[in-house]
Amino acid sequence: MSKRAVAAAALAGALVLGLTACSSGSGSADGKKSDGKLTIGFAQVGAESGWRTANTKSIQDAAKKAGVTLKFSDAQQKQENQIKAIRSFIQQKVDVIAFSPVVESGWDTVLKEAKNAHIPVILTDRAVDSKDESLYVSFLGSDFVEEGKKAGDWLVKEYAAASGDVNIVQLEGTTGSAPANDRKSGFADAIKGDPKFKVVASQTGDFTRAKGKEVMQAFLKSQPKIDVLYAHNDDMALGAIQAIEEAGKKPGTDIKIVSVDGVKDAFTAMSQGKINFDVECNPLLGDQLMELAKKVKAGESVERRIKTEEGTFTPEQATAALPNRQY
Ligand code: GYE
Repeated sequence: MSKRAVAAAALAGALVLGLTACSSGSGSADGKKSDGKLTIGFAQVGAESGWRTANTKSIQDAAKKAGVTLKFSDAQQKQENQIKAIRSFIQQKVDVIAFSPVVESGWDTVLKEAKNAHIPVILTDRAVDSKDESLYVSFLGSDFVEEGKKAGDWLVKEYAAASGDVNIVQLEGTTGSAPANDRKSGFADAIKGDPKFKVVASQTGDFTRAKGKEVMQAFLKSQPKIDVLYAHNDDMALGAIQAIEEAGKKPGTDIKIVSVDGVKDAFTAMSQGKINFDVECNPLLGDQLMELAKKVKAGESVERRIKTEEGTFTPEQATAALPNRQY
């Protein structure tokens, strides 16, 4: 080897070493010795629903079990707070950043900052619409289009023999969020073949009980005939049930209800005949996330898309599942 080649090889080696030092153990990039422990910065959406509470607990429990240091931030459903949290994780030189993006768009700048700092990003639960796929290593979560489709398919079957119009009101999730966009389009797709299905009103209830109730109250005032409520999550359905009862109507009978999530409170309502069908969305992503982050830190290749397995529940199935339901 010539002297120049040796020098070039040495320089390349130093660069590789430098890079690994940046992306391995916390604190190693600024010269501190790494303790070999994995540090994850997790930017959560908020605490808007029973689903979210279960999701947060699953992630915190799994981190403890896996010996992972978890830096956890709650964005109170605001994108700007999530962006701030991600920037602070970059500053703290965490090993891996994971987050559940409150809305789909507007992430490229901050994700580029993470990429430039050589910190890999894992999307959990919700997706981003970035064209640049190099901005995250993997997306772990449900197929929300499929969930919407399951809700719509149930409706089509339930009303197979009906001849008149079926008036539907829809409580949408957070505007611009992946689950709201996808659950809406999956549902619309499933019912579009039959013109008797009419979505007569559709508005966001921001995935919360309080907003679900408020918007349902408005629907009940403005709509002379409501046959079905489709709620993008259980909390909004539960809020809407209160509104329906306060209006002197019977939820599940006078107005059929189909919802998404499959949380315990919804199963209780189902056992009382107040929700007619629930599409499951599994919040227990913690263990999978820890495993994924460990692999990413170790430099192993990971699947870009990991889908959660989930089912659907009739009132009978929900009643049977209730005693053992974890969330
Ligand atoms: O369905 C809803 C929550 O992103 C899948 O967010 C999640 C949704 C979930 O607030 O209850």
